[in-house]
Amino acid sequence: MRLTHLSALAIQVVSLVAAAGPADRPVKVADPFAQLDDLAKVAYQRLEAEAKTQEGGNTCNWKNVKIRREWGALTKPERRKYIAAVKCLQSKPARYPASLVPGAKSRFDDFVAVHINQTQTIHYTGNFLGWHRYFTWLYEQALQVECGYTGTQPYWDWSKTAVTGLAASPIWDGSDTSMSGNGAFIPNQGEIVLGNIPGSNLPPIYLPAGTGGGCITSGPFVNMTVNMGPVSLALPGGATASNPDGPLAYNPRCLKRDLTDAINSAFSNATATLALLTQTSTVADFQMQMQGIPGTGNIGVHGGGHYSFGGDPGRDVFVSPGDPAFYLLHGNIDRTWWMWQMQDPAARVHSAAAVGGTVTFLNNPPSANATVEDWVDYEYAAGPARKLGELMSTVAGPFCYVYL
Ligand SMILES: *[C@@H]1O[C@H](CO)[C@@H](O)[C@H](O)[C@H]1NC(C)=O
Ligand SMILES: *[C@@H]1O[C@H](CO)[C@@H](O)[C@H](O)[C@H]1NC(C)=O
Ligand SMILES: *[C@@H]1O[C@H](CO)[C@@H](O)[C@H](O)[C@H]1NC(C)=O
Ligand SMILES: *[C@@H]1O[C@H](CO)[C@@H](O)[C@H](O)[C@H]1NC(C)=O
Ligand SMILES: [Cu+2]
Repeated sequence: MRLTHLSALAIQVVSLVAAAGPADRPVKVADPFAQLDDLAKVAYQRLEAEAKTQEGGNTCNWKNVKIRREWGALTKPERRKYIAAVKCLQSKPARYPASLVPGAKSRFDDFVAVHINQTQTIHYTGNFLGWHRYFTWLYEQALQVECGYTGTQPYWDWSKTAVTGLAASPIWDGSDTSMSGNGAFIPNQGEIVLGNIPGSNLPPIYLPAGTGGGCITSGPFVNMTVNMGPVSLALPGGATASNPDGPLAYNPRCLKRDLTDAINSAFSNATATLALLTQTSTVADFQMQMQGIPGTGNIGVHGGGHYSFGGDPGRDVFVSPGDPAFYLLHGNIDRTWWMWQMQDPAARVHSAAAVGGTVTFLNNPPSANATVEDWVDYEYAAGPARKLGELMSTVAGPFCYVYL
């Protein structure tokens, strides 16, 4: 067995517990937050060892590496700059020709459009992690290069809000330095029913509705317009909505949210995140558990993240990047993958086994295995197209960033 830093720590804690004896002394339980911090530190410290020559001959090192931080670790002026850059992207013209994608009205929408168009070949597939890593980075690049943003892509640590509640967090509190908060309260919304996994006869998953449901009421994105979709939007009460004019048609409407602490704490808590990081050995297992293993009723930390804020387009797997909070969620998806990879970089970054799974959604229809030689292509949204194998390390190829 490979003895990671973490399992060494766990063994230490277990022996402490064993030595403590019953009754008189308080039993010391391994704190999942401390263990997650430990994994993050190990990953961070591996920069020098993992950095390879980047494009253009530069080597990613401690001097030039970009640090992505949790939203709550940014100063208020830093948060305002990020928000301003997102609004800038929403004010720039789309690159998709209107003849191809009539609903894309801005550069922000270009990213929504390519995600809609490729949804069935980038989720529950072997390219899920790499596709979304590069997607998030290309969005960060657009904020920087096209909108003068000098910071990095922030992330949402869902294990924190699983404890504090969403509305208390600086991401979701609805203040002018948040990503906007809840939607207007709609009473008696009824449950969310997830049951439309193509080709499966699995029992549906029932999720509670939250404390909002309507259009967001405060914060920087209060007047934002969602332009495309819905495509497969789970509605409270069990129905699923889609725009009859097609997934890429123009269909302007408000951004809705439905903050649901019960989903965050049930699926995206620290214990679940730690289990995902330490109890999966292949990338196929890791990405499956992260997205929720069909039939288990568990939607994983990824599903738990998306359905925690819900609403429209938050409950639509196709259109979800239409809510700007998507990129904070996927920052943490990428960070979680990075923490998993850094426990065994030789296998999980620098080998053909860094990619696993097939090229269709839950292998339906049956398809070939994904490989590091497969291409990812973002059409008009951004580029260049790249091989998946170029996207395995955050400190090589096009990338030079770590998380703190
Ligand atoms: C959608 O993706 C397909 C390939 O999967 C591509 O042929 C097509 O051009 C894309 N559509 C748009 C509007 O870019
Ligand atoms: C939202 O739109 C309303 C009506 O146009 C306007 O009064 C308000 O100032 C806008 N709010 C923001 C934050 O842009
Ligand atoms: C944390 O998540 C796991 C996995 O979804 C779940 O079984 C557990 O009940 C959750 N813990 C709490 C305190 O809700
Ligand atoms: C695809 O990968 C699986 C799991 O690693 C393996 O069992 C299977 O043989 C592979 N299929 C092909 C066609 O290579
Ligand atoms: Cu996605």
